[in-house]
Amino acid sequence: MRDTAQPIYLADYQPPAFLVEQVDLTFRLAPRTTRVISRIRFAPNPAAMPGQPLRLDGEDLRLISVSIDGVAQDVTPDATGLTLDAADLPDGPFTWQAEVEIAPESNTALDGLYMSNGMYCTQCEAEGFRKITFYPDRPDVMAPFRVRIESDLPVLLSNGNPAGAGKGWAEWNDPHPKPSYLFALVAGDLVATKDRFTTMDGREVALNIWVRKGDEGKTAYAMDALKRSMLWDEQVYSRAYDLDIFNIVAVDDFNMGAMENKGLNIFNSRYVLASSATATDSDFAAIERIIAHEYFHNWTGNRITCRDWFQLSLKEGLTVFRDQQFMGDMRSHAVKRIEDVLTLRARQFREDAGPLAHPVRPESYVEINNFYTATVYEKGAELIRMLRLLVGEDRYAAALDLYFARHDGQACTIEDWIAVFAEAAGRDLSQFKRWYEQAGTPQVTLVEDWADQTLTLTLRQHTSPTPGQPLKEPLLVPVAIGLVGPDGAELLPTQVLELDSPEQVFTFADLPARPVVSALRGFSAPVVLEHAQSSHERATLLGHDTDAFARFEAGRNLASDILHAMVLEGARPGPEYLEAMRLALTDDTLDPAFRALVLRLPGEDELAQSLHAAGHTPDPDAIHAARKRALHILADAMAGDLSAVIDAMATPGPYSPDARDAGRRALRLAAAALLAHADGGAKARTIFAQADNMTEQFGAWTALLASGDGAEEGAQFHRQWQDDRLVMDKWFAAQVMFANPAHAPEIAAELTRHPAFDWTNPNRFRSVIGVLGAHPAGFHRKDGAGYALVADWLIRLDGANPQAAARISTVFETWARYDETRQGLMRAELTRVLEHPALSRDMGEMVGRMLG
Ligand code: 0A1
Ligand code: ZN
Repeated sequence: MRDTAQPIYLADYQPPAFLVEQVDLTFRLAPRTTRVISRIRFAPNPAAMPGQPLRLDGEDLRLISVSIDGVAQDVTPDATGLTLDAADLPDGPFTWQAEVEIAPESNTALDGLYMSNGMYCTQCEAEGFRKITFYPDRPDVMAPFRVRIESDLPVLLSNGNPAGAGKGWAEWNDPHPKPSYLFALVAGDLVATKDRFTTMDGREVALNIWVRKGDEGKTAYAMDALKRSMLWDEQVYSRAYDLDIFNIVAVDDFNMGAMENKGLNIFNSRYVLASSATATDSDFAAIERIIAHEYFHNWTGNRITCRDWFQLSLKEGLTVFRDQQFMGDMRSHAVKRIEDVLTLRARQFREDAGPLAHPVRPESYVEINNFYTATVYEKGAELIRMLRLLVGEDRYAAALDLYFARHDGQACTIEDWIAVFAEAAGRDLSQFKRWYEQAGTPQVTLVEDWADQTLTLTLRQHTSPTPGQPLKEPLLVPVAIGLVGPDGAELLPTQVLELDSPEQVFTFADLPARPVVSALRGFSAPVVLEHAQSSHERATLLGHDTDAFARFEAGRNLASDILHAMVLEGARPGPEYLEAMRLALTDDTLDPAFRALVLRLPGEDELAQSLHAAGHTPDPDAIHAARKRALHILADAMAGDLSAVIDAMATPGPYSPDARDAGRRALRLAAAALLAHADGGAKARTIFAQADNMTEQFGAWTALLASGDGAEEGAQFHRQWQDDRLVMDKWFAAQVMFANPAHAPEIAAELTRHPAFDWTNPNRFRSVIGVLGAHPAGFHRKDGAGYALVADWLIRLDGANPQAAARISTVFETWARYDETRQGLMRAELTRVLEHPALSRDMGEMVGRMLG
């Protein structure tokens, strides 16, 4: 591993020596001996320094033959490709032809061309195309592709528009120049759900969702989400689809969620297949979001792509932001914003606070696949949200119009992106750009002073050092603030304060009475806000703030203050908190989905993170115990109200995944989960028995599991669903997620011995090993059994699928938070992984960074 583990630096970027004018590929598919014949028209790049060699990437390829302009060549590849000296190449454009052989059947890394249940499929982002043929496999080389597939399988797909088919072959033509990472090919015995969409400029588009036989009854929701996404991108961004056909394929073995290949999106089947009986409301929402995300990439990613992989957030941050806007429009902006902030804190703040912290635009990497992170995706989306807040909605729209007009067909940089905003808004954004370059979550402190009817707010910002960045510059932080009267009435509507220095003072004069400050409304910046408020003030905001996020946040802060005190001092929740929660639970003027979120206590990992940030060493056992105690106390105090809400939130009539019914079920199940700590699970058992949909069946079962019950329901669940692989992922995951911490490692180990535990399937692996890593008290059990089990499995998976293994290794990223004993145990396991003789570059980089 070590010889290829050289870091790549942004600062070393050089334009490609040659551009590609046209690519023609022929695939003769066979499991162990697929032949790939490539004809590539190269031309010297006028923007590059003349005389440079042509570098073609290529890995694990058996080279059969090469010719240039029809003349056979004798070339010798190295381990990662081949280099052709400029002196040996024609002066002008020329045609390279090569034939190689690959073995998709033995490709367990699921990168390049591989097989899943007898179906051929590809994954080329970021650097999988080089495992298919020799090519300048970098995103700034864009070319039109023509593809011919030869195979006896009935369905043969590639990018672009169909260009002919016959018995045993099909041809495709993609006229839009694209980088190789967007290439895709699928061949299999598949069935399609078909539909049509007419674009705003009158193009008739055929829509197909391809699945394995037997799954065709589970595609309706994905198709509906696709059509709504297409319409939304026209209405909101004026972006229309640009081919005659749009294909989606569901595949069971897939490393990530989905992939935006031009005209041929490939999805992890869990983000396509859904029926009311097999998928939960959260699954439906995830499908809607990911279908939209991949579709939106057609413009933000495909038509305008990235110059190099350091610019990844250019497409990912923007596309996440767009899918967040879409979901808000489809469902509820308030609820979506709260959920997005919860995810950001759980994943990105966690990453930013540990050894894997990196900027939204990293400056170096060893393996780019390790940088498909919450920072690049979710923090990247937050930066765009801040830009929009700072320049306003109209100028945001103008900046995006300019971006599409100026850069269509190009491979771009973050500088190009900032420039369209600076121009559209007529504003210098050089300080804002630091957000892309500086890692770490800023801490913003807000101190209030009240005198002579004047409120003085002192805002300070500080960002702690992160790996490789000891010193931090002040950022431009938009802090949205409102003032609420002591009676709960809005005194001052939202204003955006621009904090651009280490410390700034803002005053509000002539106020009738001391207001309650509602700060960071809408979560206007991805920062940790330190703002000392009394529980009375927090209760006022929870009950009255006009900003839904701020209301939620006030309740969250109340809960975490109390949980901290319970962990550290053995305190008890006071009557004020219990009453505030009861009011939120029973307030029928509030959206049930919002009430469900308020009812959910901060999770154990979030508490460990916030305790650590406050200078304590988190004790996973104490956190687990305190949280459990809080659940019991809340359940006892509100049992009657919980029971009434459960009954009131029933959704009579046929199941619908829409936001309204889903919100009612979310509240019903959150209440049932809480009540199970007080009523012995009676109510949850009734919901389980009566459920006619997976949301309630699974929600009721996990409510029972969380209260230490549910064995019988688990057996019943297994009997009913043992033949459904996606539901079985839930069956595996739930038993680990809600395991008693004292037994969690043994329960996970036992599940790995279950005949249905296929560890080579990434979804299944994650549902046991990934979920154990996300069970704080179980994973961090004092004897280290959780660490050892996960490390054993990471080593094993790394041998087959380095990308998936490296992603899951992040369960160790928080090791430095914990006590010395646990730190020692985790370091020992990470060292054991690192010393494994055949470790991949992916895993070597991750573990190396974690150990520092
Ligand atoms: N671009 C895809 C995510 C993706 C990234 C890498 C992959 O393989 C390493 C696969 C998919 C998206 O944002 O949806
Ligand atoms: Zn994406």
